[in-house]
This record gives sequence, C-alpha cells and structure tokens, in this order.
Amino acid sequence: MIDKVLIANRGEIALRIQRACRELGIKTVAVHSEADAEAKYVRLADESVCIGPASSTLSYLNIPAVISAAEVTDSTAIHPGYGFLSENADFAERVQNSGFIFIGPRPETIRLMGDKVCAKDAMKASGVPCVPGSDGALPDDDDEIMRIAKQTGYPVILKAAGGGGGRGMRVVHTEAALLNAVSMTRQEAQSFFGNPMIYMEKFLQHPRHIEIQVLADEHGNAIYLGERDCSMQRRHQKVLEEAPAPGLDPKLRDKIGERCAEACRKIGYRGAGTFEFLYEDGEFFFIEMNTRVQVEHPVTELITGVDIVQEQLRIAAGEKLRYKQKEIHFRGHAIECRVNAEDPYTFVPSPGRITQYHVPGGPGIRVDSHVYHNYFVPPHYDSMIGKLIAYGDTREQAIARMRTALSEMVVDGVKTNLPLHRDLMHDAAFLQGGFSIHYLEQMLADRKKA
Ligand code: MV4
Repeated sequence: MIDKVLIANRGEIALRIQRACRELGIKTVAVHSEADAEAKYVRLADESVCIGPASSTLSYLNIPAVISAAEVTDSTAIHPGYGFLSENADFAERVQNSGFIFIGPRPETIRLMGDKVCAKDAMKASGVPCVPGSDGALPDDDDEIMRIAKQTGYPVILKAAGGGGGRGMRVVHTEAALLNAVSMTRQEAQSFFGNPMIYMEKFLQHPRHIEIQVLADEHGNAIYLGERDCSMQRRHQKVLEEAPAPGLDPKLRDKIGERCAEACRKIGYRGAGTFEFLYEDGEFFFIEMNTRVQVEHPVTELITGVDIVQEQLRIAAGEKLRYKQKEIHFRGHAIECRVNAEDPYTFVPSPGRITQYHVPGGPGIRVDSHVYHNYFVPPHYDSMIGKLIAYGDTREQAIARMRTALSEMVVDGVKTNLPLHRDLMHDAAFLQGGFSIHYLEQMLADRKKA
C-alpha cells in the first residue's frame, strides 16, 4: 500500500481525503496557503507544509511548490482532490516524472478528456450515446457549417473544445444568426482557452443533468456505481444533488452504466471518474467526462456502501478492484445540500468568522465539513463551507431527515444558503422530483417577482 499521501487541496475535501488515508493506515501531509495555516485539518495531518500566500495561483495552483513539498516530506503519492490542479494533465505528468504516484487517471487520459471534441469522439467510438451534432470539430467552410446545422436541426449549441462546465457556449436559434455566432464563439474560445476549435450539438431545451460514477483499475476492470441527479443548479453551480435520480428506470441505469464501464475498459481508464449526461425524454446524451473525485461523491457512497476515496487510494496503489459489478447494490436514497457562506438570495459570498456552529446528527445524517466554532472563512476561495448529506430507505425519508437536520444546523457570523435549502425541502417541484436544469433559476426569478 501507499506509505504517505500529500493532499494537494484545502477545505472539506482535504479533510475527507485525510480521513480515508487514516482508515487505511496511510500517513498524510497537508499543504496549505498562509490563509489556511490555522485550519483544523492542517493540525490533524501528520505533517504540514506552507506552500505560499493566500492567493491560490501562488499556493494551491503552484505546481513547483506542491512537488517540492512532496519531496521534502518524502511522500509516496499526491491526491489532488477536486478543482485546483485535479484535472491538470501537465501537473499529473510532472508528479509522475518526479517519482510520485498521481492519484487519478494517466496524464494522457486527463488530456484527452480536457479536449471536449476528443472526449466525445472517444466516447462515441466506445459506444456511449452522445448529443447529435457535428462529427468532431466544426470545419472552416461556411456552407459546410450551415449544412451541419440544418442537418442537426435548430436550435443548436456551439461549444469550445477547450471549454467545459458551461464556459464558452452559445445557443443559436436560426440560420440567419449562425455564421456570426460561429465566429464570435471561435474568437472567445481562442482568447479564453487558447484553442479556437469549436463543435456543434443539438440544443436540448429542458434536460436533466444526470451523471454516472465509475471506478476502474489498471488491470482492465471497471464498474459503475449508479447515477446522481445534479439538476438543481444556478449558473453552473450545483446546489443540491441526489442519488438515485428520481423516476429513472433501473434497467436504463444498468444499460447506461454498463456502457460507461465498457468505455473505461476500452480507453484504459484508471481511478474514479464521472460521465456527465443530459437526460431528456428518457434518453441519455453524453456531454463531458470528469477525471476527478467530485464534490457530490458522498450520495453515491451512501447508496452503495463503497468508499470512493479509499478506492481511489487502492487503485493508485495498483490493486485490483475489490468489487464485481454484481456485488454493487443500490439501496435507499441520499441527498446532499451544499452549504455555502453566501447570501441566500443574492448569492454574494459572505466570508468572515463563524461565531456559532452546531451540526446536526442522528440516523442517516452525514456532515462533511472542515469548519468549526470560531473558524474564519477566508475570502480567497470557493464559498462552500461544508456538505450536509441525508440518507433514508426512501426519498421521502431522506427528505424528512434533511428537513430535521437543516432545522438543527446553526451557522452564525457569516450568511449561509441554509434558508434556501430549507425552502427547497418544501418546494413542490423538488418534492415531485424530475425537474430540469433550468428549474432553480426559474424558481428564483418567480420568487423575486412575488
Ligand atoms: C448543453 C445544454 C443543452 N444542449 N448541451 C452546460 C455546462 C456544460 N457541461 C454543458 N452544458 C450544457 N450543455 C446541449 N446540447 C445545456 C447545458 C447546460 C447545463 C448542463 C448541465 C448543468 C447545468 C446546465 C445549465 C445550463 C446549460
């Protein structure tokens, strides 16, 4: 097994990874910025190294500083968490070339998935259903572009190959608007991502965002751990996630899940990964693949009993997957509320000192958070201060437990989005389940008018 893991991240995920290491008897190294020097998970780690000032560019994104920290602490492996350097292929490569294990896929795989045109090509070739549209990148020829759009059918969406997560996209409703939109999207793609390649898809008007979690080892084994419904979002920021997706036919889950696992075998995927799909009118359409552990991984852990972070560590150590697909059973329902230090109505971040902190508990409640009474939420990073996760035998029980947990939870001194979550747990569309990615923004707009 791995002897010592350097955790190249901060906040709740740094603590989550540290706990997984502890359980496996692996030593941990925390790296931190000057702003995070007092963080509890830094104290709890076996060793810690300050890698720079508060600004993430100079600390958590500083590749030489992270690698030097691994060298001086004689670490075996580096876990990148999510965000920061987690999907940076150059980082993964430099980690390996410096003699450390990168806890994640091979650098080439990260690079492949970073180019959304290549990722889609690879998935299509591996039998994963994709959104109809251009075959690869759009050509230069205007007539050819118009022909592809006509064949795809309006409205279409233009996306940058180097984009992802909602950046560099443009919807086009008519042929009259097409060529100008193509040229603007290309220019933006060049200036944002240094890559002018763009591609075209049919624009789906009311999809759900459903993603499939996979695990793959380096011996050619791969399994799927079911799906998560992440449709409750605002401006591409997920607000709450749940597993399983309400109303999804288990036969369809198994079919799409098996396609994803098979694609992992075909491309030689290694580690934990997520296939992102749009789901509309009973059909799945692949859009992107994430090569990291995700914020919302706990809902999958609760319904499968698989510890995804521990499996990442075992896979990185070269072990074979400990589970066969038929040993994976989906049981019950889990919901995760992301707790952010922000205004619940304007979404403006609210950093500062937490003057009161009480976490809920009881059956089926899990809190993944690094914060505590008197903790100072720094202004330099993402505003998420923790995740409140509820499990139940049924979706109704998970919601009932989440309501109680939200009523028990106290965070004072900073504003939080807890009031929004309390409202959502009584929202008719949420209670029904199966709403589209546009639901929350529509609800917030209606609420403003009322
Ligand atoms: C789409 C789409 C509709 N049709 N593609 C946004 C983030 C990026 N990962 C892909 N995105 C979308 N792609 C087609 N062909 C709508 C979105 C989209 C979206 C997707 C997932 C979660 C939230 C979203 C919010 C707005 C738009």
